[in-house]
Amino acid sequence: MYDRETVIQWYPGHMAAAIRQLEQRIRLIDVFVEVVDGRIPIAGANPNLAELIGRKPRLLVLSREDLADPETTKQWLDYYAGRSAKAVAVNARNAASYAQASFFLTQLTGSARTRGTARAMVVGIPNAGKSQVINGLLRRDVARVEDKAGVTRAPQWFRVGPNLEMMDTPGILVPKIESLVAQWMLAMCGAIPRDKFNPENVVHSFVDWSRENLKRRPPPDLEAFATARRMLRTGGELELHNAALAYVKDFNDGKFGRVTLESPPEKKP
Ligand SMILES: Nc1nc2c(ncn2[C@@H]2O[C@H](COP(=O)(O)OP(=O)(O)OP(=O)(O)O)[C@@H](O)[C@H]2O)c(=O)[nH]1
Ligand SMILES: [Mg+2]
Repeated sequence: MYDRETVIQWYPGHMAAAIRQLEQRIRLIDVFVEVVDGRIPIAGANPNLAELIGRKPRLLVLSREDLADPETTKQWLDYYAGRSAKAVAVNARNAASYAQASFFLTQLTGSARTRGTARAMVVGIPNAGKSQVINGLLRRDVARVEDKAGVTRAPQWFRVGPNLEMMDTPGILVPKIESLVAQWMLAMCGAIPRDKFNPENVVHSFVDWSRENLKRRPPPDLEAFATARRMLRTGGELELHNAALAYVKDFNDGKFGRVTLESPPEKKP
């Protein structure tokens, strides 16, 4: 049996330092670009960042459109539109994906641009795609992007044009992730480094979830996955730890199809 109650937390010192640094710079910022993995728009958002943004103009960028379920992404965009929030879905790796995001950003920075240089701060949890989004909006690979959480460690400014500057920031989680569901979802989507959680537990939780939610195209369970991959130890037993890490990677490479883990709250009738 596996122990699903093991708590997943990751709040290294650089995150606590980063949130303080962002607070100190808040006066400089005209617009926030909040990047959230479009497969987990709830678990993947950080309420402490929402508090930091306060009432300043915000563009919500749902990343990983290419990995998310298209129908649910549409529902999420309708949900935000109904609350008059500016939100777009992007495949952050695809240059063609940024037209609407650029348009909204130009709108939101309009009055600040006329006064001089507008400043946008890009925020989100680790591995959400913040640096990738900066490169996409700049149309140049300037910010360091890597397929692991915790790559950007300090705030950094980039000039986007004659009158716009954007700040890349380190991914910031909440000090304590309250819900166990949010914990496995964050780990499954790559927001937590692989040595900070038990991948077998996370995959088991995902498979349990998929039994309810992906009935038409169920992903394999961990044992079937390991068997198909012939991931065996010397004694012939399944090597489930490495299989689970490979499973998480396959999920993030879209091998189980386009999957969104969270849907918008139901509309009241
Ligand atoms: N398929 C896909 N991959 C994406 C997308 N957005 C980001 N990625 C990938 O996700 C990984 C993380 O992207 P980064 O831009 O480094 O993430 P970050 O938010 O800056 O992460 P930290 O600096 O660690 O906080 C990279 O491998 C990106 O190429 C997307 O929309 N689709
Ligand atoms: Mg980064």
